Amino acid sequence: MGDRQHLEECIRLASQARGATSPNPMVGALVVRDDEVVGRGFHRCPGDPHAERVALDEAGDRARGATLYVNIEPCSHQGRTPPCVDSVLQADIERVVVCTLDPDPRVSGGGVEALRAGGLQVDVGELADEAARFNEAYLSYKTRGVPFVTAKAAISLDGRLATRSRESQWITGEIARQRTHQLRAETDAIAVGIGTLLDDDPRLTARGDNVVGPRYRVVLDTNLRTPLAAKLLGESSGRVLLFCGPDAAADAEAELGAAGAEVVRVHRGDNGLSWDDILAELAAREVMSLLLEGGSAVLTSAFEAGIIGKLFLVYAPLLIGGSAALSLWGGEGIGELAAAPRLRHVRHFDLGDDWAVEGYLQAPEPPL
Ligand code: AOF
Ligand code: ZN
Repeated sequence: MGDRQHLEECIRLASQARGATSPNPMVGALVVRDDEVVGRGFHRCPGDPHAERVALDEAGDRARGATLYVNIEPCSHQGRTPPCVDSVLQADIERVVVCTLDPDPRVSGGGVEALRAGGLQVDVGELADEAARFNEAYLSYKTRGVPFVTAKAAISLDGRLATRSRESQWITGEIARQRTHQLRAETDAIAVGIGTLLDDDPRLTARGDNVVGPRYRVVLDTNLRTPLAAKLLGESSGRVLLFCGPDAAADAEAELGAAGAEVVRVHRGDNGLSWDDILAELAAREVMSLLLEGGSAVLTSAFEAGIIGKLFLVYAPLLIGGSAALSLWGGEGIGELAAAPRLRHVRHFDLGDDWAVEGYLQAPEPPL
């Protein structure tokens, strides 16, 4: 097997911890000697050993003269765990192959440099784009200081989120809804607008076996209209964060605070609340990924502000029609076709009777 296949295997290993590693990246490692895999590992969660450490421990003496594959550069700093480069040097590894550097400012090429200084051959860049998309949330957070935003919606074939009477439960089928819970389980925070909260009364939890929900459940609620009886306040899994505008009523803030929500006041933006303020507040809480689940006003504002990194749309074979029905992207929309954002790295697949389309409005750049 070649380098590429081994790196693909690292990503497969790492993905076993999807949803559990934040604020760390997902990392997998393989120790290969004479074309035989003698050690494998992945990083399970913050505080647990890094992937390289696990793989090297499994390899033991057989690591001598072997090649280490890992999807991100080994770290060179003392964090919650010791630097991986020390373990790699001690194990007498001969060659290291990584997809990308680690954008963490404490590492940022320092791992590769230390290994080369120790006489090892280090190759960087194979499978770099795939590895960057795999850790898109971590990369966005470390390089741009903001969470990676995924907009998710269930829509009719003609792009409507709800009927003119704001009915949306359910547009898509059971299989698509299960996939939504999986997406929720993989994200650090999930957000909806107050319109969706009032229409649908969602709990914003991830349901399913062995599923850990998002750390934050967020409502964009300019005037603090969230009812005290809202289902999301009655759920204990995931803190509730309500973003409101500068003029929201103080008594509503106190009542919602007493009901267990955290209220954060932010500035107004061009269309709704300031995304800059919201993303900065979430970043300060180590939120690397944000899943936007609508509704139309929030998604429209997010499209207009250009903050969406990725779209995950599920289309149902259903037509709603009507200019008063809520659409995925309302408002003025785009005038010139040349200015219409085109998705990149598009994938589509069946979800029961529905279809998912996934693609990037901003694809993460691999740090090389
Ligand atoms: C690696 N291998 O498996 C991971 C790395 O505080 P710690 O010990 O959890 O370290 C977290 C940082 O280590 C994280 O920000 C990133 O730079 C790196 N993650 N590095 O060599 C791994 N998870
Ligand atoms: Zn490490």
